[in-house]
Amino acid sequence: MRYQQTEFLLSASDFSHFPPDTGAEVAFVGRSNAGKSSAINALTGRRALARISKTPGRTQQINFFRIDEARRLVDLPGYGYAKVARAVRARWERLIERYLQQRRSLRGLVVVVDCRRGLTALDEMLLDWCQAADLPAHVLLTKADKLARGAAGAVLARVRRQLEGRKDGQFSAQLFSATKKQGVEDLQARLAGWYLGDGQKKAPVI
Ligand SMILES: Nc1nc2c(ncn2[C@@H]2O[C@H](COP(=O)(O)OP(=O)(O)OP(=O)(O)O)[C@@H](O)[C@H]2O)c(=O)[nH]1
Ligand SMILES: [Mg+2]
Repeated sequence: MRYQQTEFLLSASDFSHFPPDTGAEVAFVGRSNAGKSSAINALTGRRALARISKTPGRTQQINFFRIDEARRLVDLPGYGYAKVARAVRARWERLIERYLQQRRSLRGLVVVVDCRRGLTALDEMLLDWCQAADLPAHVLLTKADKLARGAAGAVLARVRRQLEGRKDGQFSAQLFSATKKQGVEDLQARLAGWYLGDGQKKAPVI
């Protein structure tokens, strides 16, 4: 797949502005500041494709990127950032929820998690949702460069244990560092399987 050709497509704050729901889409989701936009940039090798910020909660819209004619990447707004006004937060949550429930071209979710923080209750909820919707999910444990090797390995082992008991093959996890470009090939390999998947996903369960 030619990730380097990925281009920004559009930003949408409303369902009616989403691009046509055809082809295959993979979405990055996770807490504010977890490193979603950085991961998309590292994945595509395009440094300034998705906007990165030091201020959590900056990505407030759903950003769509076009890899090629049939494939897109999606940067979802971060959740769980306490300092954002409740009304604004509720709006984001509705938007994300609607996206996850109704987007038929969605093939899998990359759940981006700061490896120093581990899976939070909201991340787990998202995984529960994936399970119910029969949607594969890959937990990307980012900022691995911030931990010593042993500590990072322990986090990965713990998260993999947390994923045990969920359906086999549907859930996976890896360490990642956008800064060090660690884990880019593993992420690409996981996404390749999703993009090659068999046609449109089933109608949403929820
Ligand atoms: N050390 C290190 N810092 C990272 C890594 N990935 C992201 N960061 C930093 O973490 C901060 C947040 O990164 P973003 O990619 O903007 O995070 P996001 O999840 O898109 O954040 P929102 O859009 O606000 O939800 C920035 O200061 C990044 O430079 C990483 O792998 N290693
Ligand atoms: Mg972002």
